[in-house]
Amino acid sequence: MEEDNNQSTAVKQNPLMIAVVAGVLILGGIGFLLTRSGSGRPASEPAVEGVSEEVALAQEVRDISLEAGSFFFAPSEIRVKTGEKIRITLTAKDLMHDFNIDALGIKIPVTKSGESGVVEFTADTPGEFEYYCSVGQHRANGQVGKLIVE
Ligand SMILES: [Cu+2]
Repeated sequence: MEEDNNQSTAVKQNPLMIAVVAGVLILGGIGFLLTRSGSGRPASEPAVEGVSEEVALAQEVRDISLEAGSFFFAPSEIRVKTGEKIRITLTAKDLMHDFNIDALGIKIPVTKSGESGVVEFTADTPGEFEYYCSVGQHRANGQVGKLIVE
């Protein structure tokens, strides 16, 4: 009788122990991930203030990937900060597409399906600027977007 009791107690405790250990591991893992993602990109966060942010803005090139298809840009809105150096990589998902911001004199030449084109510039003028595809009737069909320099 006593042995039976002891065994069943041990069996009951084991799953509990496993659950506790698993819980600690999961919580630890989540905490670790949160800590990592929290510190992963300090340079672009406003939490870093003053001089260090300006240095980061002056030195880093911000990569923005843009997909072009019939008839859209994804994303259709890009937000950057005044003074940021921007590198836009346009990838055509079908047909052929280009990228133009007339007001800033920015252009990625016609890019065929599956290929990519790149343009680099410094967003030194605050404002909202339309970008569009100049191929055929793509712009009229809605292949436009907005660059917001804030
Ligand atoms: Cu197009």
